[in-house]
Amino acid sequence: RQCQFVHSYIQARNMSNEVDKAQTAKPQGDTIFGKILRNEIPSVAVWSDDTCYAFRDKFPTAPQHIVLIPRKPITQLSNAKDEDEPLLGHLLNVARKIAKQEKLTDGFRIVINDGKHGAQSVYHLHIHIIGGRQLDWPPG
Ligand code: TR5
Repeated sequence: RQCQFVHSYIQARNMSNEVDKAQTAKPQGDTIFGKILRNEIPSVAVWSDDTCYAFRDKFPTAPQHIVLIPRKPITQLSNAKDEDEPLLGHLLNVARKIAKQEKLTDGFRIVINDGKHGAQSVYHLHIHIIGGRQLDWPPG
């Protein structure tokens, strides 16, 4: 498992690629996460309810790396509306519950990348829940 993690971690790091993708990703159209929501692409579910879904990140940057998305296809946090406030609150509350469910008792990090400078690569709003190791600060 450790070996698998190291492999994924190196893979993820080598993908400065994520930032490259973020530079070229377009905030429009359907996304890979839309396909995951529709079960057109498999994912490993961690949480599911009427308004959101969480699954394991395919390229984890830590032993635990979960992606939490609303079923509503909001492209990015900066495009959310005031009327989305209950949804945004729900997502954060679910992130807390997922951290508990996944036994991230020593702490964890919540990340929302927004737009080009935020290195967002998938334009379907998502919250990263990252934990299981000591994380560095500040981020790159
Ligand atoms: O960079 P941002 O914040 O947009 O995060 C996008 C995240 O989606 C990254 O952490 C990727 O590793 C993750 N990702 C990308 C794909 C993918 C995924 N997680 C689960 N399953 C995935 N599939 C099937 N395909 C991807 N391209």
